[in-house]
Amino acid sequence: MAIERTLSIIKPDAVKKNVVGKILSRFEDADLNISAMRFALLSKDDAAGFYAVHKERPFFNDLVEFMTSGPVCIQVLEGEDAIKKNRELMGATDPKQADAGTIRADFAESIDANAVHGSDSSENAAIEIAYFFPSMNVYRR
Ligand code: IDP
Ligand code: MG
Repeated sequence: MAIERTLSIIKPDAVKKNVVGKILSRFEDADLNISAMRFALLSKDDAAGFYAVHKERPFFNDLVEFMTSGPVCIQVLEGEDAIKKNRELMGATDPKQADAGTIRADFAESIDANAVHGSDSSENAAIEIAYFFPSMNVYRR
């Protein structure tokens, strides 16, 4: 299996709950390395640009509103099969549907405030990593 990189965001609800460290531990315990990380308070344009693929969806404005409601913590995670592995650690988009023991089952309240973002494909991972991190800031093992 290939070493991959994926973009992860700990969303405003989870930052407010003070569970950044607990969520980062899930990644490390699953052998995903944190290769870059920073906090940011996204502007409406930042969030809308990041979620541009969803701009026709009915929940788009709520999503942008939520993602700009407080600071987020953004990471690049690196490891074997990192994109799929992170999606498994995250759990389903709706925390009520998420498997027990996943990040969303344990830390999220609702489909709007669902604790984490994770890239869904290698193409999107590359786009999303470049959106937030200049390549010189991504640590290479
Ligand atoms: P994902 O985060 O599991 O990849 P996506 O379908 O890519 O889910 O949707 C992006 C984000 O938009 C979700 O994490 C969630 O916060 C929000 N979202 C998705 N579907 C809905 C919905 O039906 N109602 C409200 N918010 C939604
Ligand atoms: Mg998605």
